[in-house]
Amino acid sequence: MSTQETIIAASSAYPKPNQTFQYGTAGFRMKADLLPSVVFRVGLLAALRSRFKGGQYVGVMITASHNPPADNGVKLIDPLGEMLESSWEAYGTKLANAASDQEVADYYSQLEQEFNLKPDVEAKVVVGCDTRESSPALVDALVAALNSLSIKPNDYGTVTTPQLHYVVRCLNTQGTDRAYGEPTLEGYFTKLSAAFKGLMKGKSTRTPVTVDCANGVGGPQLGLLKKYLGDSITIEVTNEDVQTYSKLNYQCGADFVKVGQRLPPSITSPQPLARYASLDGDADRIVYYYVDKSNTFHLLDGDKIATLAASFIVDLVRASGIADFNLGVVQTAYANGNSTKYIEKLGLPVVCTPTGVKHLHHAALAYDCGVYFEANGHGTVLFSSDALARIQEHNPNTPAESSALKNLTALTELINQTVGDALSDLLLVEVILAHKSWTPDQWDSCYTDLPNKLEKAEVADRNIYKTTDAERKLTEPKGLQDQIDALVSKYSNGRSFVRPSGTENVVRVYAEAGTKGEADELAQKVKALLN
Ligand code: 16G
Ligand code: ZN
Repeated sequence: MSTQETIIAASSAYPKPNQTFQYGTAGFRMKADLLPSVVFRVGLLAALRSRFKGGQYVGVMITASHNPPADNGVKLIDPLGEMLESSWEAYGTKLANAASDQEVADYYSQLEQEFNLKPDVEAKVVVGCDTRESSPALVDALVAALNSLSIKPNDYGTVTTPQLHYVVRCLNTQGTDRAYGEPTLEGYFTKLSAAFKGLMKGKSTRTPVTVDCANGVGGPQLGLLKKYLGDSITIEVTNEDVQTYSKLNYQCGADFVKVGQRLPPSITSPQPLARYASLDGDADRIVYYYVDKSNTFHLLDGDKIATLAASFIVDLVRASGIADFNLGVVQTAYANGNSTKYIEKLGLPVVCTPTGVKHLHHAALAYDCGVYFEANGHGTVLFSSDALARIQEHNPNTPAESSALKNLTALTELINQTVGDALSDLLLVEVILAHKSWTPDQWDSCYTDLPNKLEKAEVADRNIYKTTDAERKLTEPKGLQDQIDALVSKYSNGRSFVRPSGTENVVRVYAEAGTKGEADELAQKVKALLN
């Protein structure tokens, strides 16, 4: 049979439902029962992408992150562990919407020709999935697509999204001077734990940190990581039930805590000033929190993690004696206004990009060290290859410089530089707090968050909302931004923006103001403009 015929035969087992699909901010994401045809076709796309990249490995991750248990999703990982290059998203969308098996095969061949892909360049695809009930069947759909092209994918089983990003980068850099690590989970755990132990050497024993794993894949993976970490840290794992599918992200996890600004109900009697953290369903997001002595909840979100990491790294670079090192922070419009002011006060450049990891990641590449975090806890720290080389070649002049340099080097190993990684970020925060001997309230006191409110509005068509200035201003519908500005001007420290969601058919409204009551009121008033 020709390739066309085998694709058509295999595709016929995965009929497309009557639905329009779009490769969005984080791939395709929706109710899992709508996804088999999409995942099959993403398998074909992955093969094309790998061949386009000269036969390098690409990754396919099956997950719907913080979404409810009945959802699932699929996204592609590029050879260096980054998200799929945006220009290819449109090919994915077109393939997913092809009306018939014949059209699928035709479009596959068309792309093959368009990119002049040679038959002798073999595709290499790795796959991983989260713990959802629907995940194994979706992996089967992906494997069926690849098998129809005579490709045997490398299946990493149930892994966190960042673990798969890590593995893809390792596979493509093996044996080069950019080698990133062993392309196995053991390699991942070994790399993180060795760096962590080095950084914690000589630090006094810390109180335990409690980690809510959203009843997702982060639970078992954190359980494994703990074995490698030994007694260098005490981690208490909660919400780690991956057997009861309905519990995933339910009343727990990073999104629950961030959106509701409250504890997961499973933490019934929180210890004042103890450290708590929550991961999301695929463990690429983390937020911290604590209760103070009067039992009031305090969130330490992505902005707080970014400022903590940036100030610590700047200090380490200075203490190492490395000069002319440019470190910048990347945020989105959701970053709390006071976090931005705090970064400016530290004398660091700060830029704002549209929402979505790929935008932040891209902007962070402009610095020797780019610290990027979304307020919701997605983020990491990137060191440029030039910066890594400078760190490696730097000759310290004093024992103090030498010790700082050693820590800086270990940090570059501890941080997952392919994508935000909740497990790596957890260890990063723990290291910094240990080095500063900080309790969570001391960390929190760097700056006080401006009261804020996030609302969502159901609208007939979110596509009529067009933004500019990193989503901070609307250009369409005409006149709406002026009305928002007029409202905002009535509040001290007021700020508000409206943007269409990239993952749901809604429009989001964010507002900040001097008091909680004013922030809520401003959000309500702006929302009322949308109807
Ligand atoms: C996706 C993005 C996340 C972003 C969110 C915004 C990735 C891996 N994930 O989950 O970064 O915060 O979308 O959703 O990029 P929204 O457009 O619905 O507000
Ligand atoms: Zn996630």
